[in-house]
Amino acid sequence: MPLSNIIRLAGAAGLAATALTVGGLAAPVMGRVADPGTGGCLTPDTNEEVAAARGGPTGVDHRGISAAEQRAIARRTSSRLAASGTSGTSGTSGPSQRAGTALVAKTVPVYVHVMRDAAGAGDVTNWQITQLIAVLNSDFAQAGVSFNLIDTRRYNNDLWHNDWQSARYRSLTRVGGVRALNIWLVDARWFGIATFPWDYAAEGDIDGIRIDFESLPGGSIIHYNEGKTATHETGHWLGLFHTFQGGCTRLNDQVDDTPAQATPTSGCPAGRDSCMLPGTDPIHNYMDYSWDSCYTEFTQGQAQRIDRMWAAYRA
Ligand SMILES: [Ca+2]
Ligand SMILES: [Ca+2]
Ligand SMILES: [Zn+2]
Repeated sequence: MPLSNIIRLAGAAGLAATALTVGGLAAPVMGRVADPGTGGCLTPDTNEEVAAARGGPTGVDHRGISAAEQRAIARRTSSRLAASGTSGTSGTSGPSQRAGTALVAKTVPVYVHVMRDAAGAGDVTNWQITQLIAVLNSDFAQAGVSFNLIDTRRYNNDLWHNDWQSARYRSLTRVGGVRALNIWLVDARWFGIATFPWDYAAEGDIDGIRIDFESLPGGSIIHYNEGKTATHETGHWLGLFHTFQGGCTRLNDQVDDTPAQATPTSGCPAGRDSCMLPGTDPIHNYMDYSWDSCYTEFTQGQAQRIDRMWAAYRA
C-alpha cells in the first residue's frame, strides 16, 4: 500500500468478510455488493462495531505519522510558503490564530470515478453525486473551499471495484492537475482513504480520495451515509490531520482550537473528554470519527491550516 494512503477502516465484521475474498488478486470477486440491501459487512450495527468503524483496534486511518514527521512537514510547509512569498506564520504548531484573517477563495474541480464491478453493480445515481458535491460545498464553505463537478466517469472492473490494484487504476484514470479532486467510489473494507497534499510531488498520479460508494447520500451504511466520509477524506486531502492525531499530546493535530483527544470518537457522545488537556473532545469535528449526523464543523484553526496547505501545495 502506498505510504500516502489514509484509511478509514470498516468494522471487524467488514474485515472478516473481506478476508474471505482476499485469496490473491486472481480470486473471484465475491458478490457481496450485488445485494447492498443486506448491508452485511459494511453496516456497523452494534456500538462495538461502530467503535472500530473508523480506525479502532487495527489503527488509525492514515499511515503512521510520527510527531517528528509532523514537525518535518510543518517545516517544509513553512519554507515553501516563505519561498513563494506567501505568509508562513509559524513553525510546528500550525497557523497563528489571527481572528478575522480572510481566507483565500479556493476552487476545486472534481472528477468522480464510479468503479462498478464487471456486472455493473456498485453504481450510484447522478443525483447522489450531485448531493455529494452539495455536501462538500456546504461543509467546506467556512474554510473558503468550493467544489465544481467537472465529470463523472463509470468503469466496470471487478478488481477496481473492490479497490484492488488501486495504484494502477488511480494512475490510469486520474484526471486534472494538482488542484483537481479525484473521487473514486469503490467497495472495500474501509469507508475512505485519502492522500495528503505534501505527497503530491512524489505521488501525484494517485492523488485523491477513495470512498465507499454506499457512504454517499442515500447509501446503505447506517450512520455513515450522509456523504460525510467524503468531507473527512477531503479534509485530509487538503492537509488536515485527525483531531486525535498523536493522541493526548500538545502537538496533537497542530491546530490550536481543536482540543486534543486520546482516542477517536464513535457515535456522538456529548461531553466526551478522553484527554486531560483543556477542552472536551471535538466530537462534532469532521476530522474525528463520529457518526455523519454528529459532524458539524471545521474550526477556524483548521480553515487557516487548509489555507496554508493550499498555498504551499495546491495553489
Ligand atoms: Ca488540536
Ligand atoms: Ca480534554
Ligand atoms: Zn481520517
